[in-house]
Amino acid sequence: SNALGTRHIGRQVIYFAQTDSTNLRAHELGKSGAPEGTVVLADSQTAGKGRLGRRWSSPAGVNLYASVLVRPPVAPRHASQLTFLSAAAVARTVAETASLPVSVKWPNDVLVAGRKIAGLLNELDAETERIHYLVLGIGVNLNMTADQFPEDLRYPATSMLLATGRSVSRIDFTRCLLRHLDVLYELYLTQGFVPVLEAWMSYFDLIGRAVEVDYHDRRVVGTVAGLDDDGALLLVLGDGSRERVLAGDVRPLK
Ligand code: BT5
Repeated sequence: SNALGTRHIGRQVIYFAQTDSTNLRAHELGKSGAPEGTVVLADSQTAGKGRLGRRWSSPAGVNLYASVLVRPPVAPRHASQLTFLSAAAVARTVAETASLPVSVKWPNDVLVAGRKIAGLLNELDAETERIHYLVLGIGVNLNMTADQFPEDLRYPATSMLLATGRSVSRIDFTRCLLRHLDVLYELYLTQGFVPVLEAWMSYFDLIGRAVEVDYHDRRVVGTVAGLDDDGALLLVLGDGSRERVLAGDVRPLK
């Protein structure tokens, strides 16, 4: 173990005052053989990445921008399981830092009182049969103020400061997050996805709720029955049939 007291995550931590994207730095490290658990942190990002080519607003001095390099010994089709792992770690860290109503939004956001406080971007570099490495990109809004949010917000956003009225220590929050990631990653390696999914599920508040989901250019309405062991969303439709949703935008119906 190391100064953080972790077994895997944070064995090496690389800090940039400014970089384009911590995920891009982590890809370079992954390709050049950096050890599992290497963490890239930045004070600001000039080209923070969201999913599907979107941007992640990354002002200096206020937030957490991290990319964690892991090399899990699992098949590439299981890579999405690690998104649930980082979401659960962020949710635990937020809950431990302040008593706030934390929830997870399937598949990869963390919300406080229904507002997005964190975004996750996992990127895979795989050969056909095994994962060469995986980058877990994590952005958490800590001391960001309302005027620092971008105008193109996909849905309401918040920060620890806005949610609690108090600023949080970035270093304490980061340490806490790396420890939770480490605990969950150790659990994943030794016991598989089930306990990680259970940790995530404890923050998921849509079980039994009616939702609409947009995916593959169509809209499905159903009741959330649960998740399967790949993290796919299981819906029961109006006619009683079941539908497995691998990716999509889920909205609860009133
Ligand atoms: C995400 O994308 O939520 C993934 C964000 C991952 C960011 C981390 S930071 C460290 C690492 N390095 C990177 O380059 N990226 C990762 P998505 O679900 O596509 O959401 C992006 C959308 O959220 C944008 O189009 C905006 O509408 C909105 N948005 C942008 N910045 C935001 C912020 N700071 N807080 C809340 N919403 C934001």
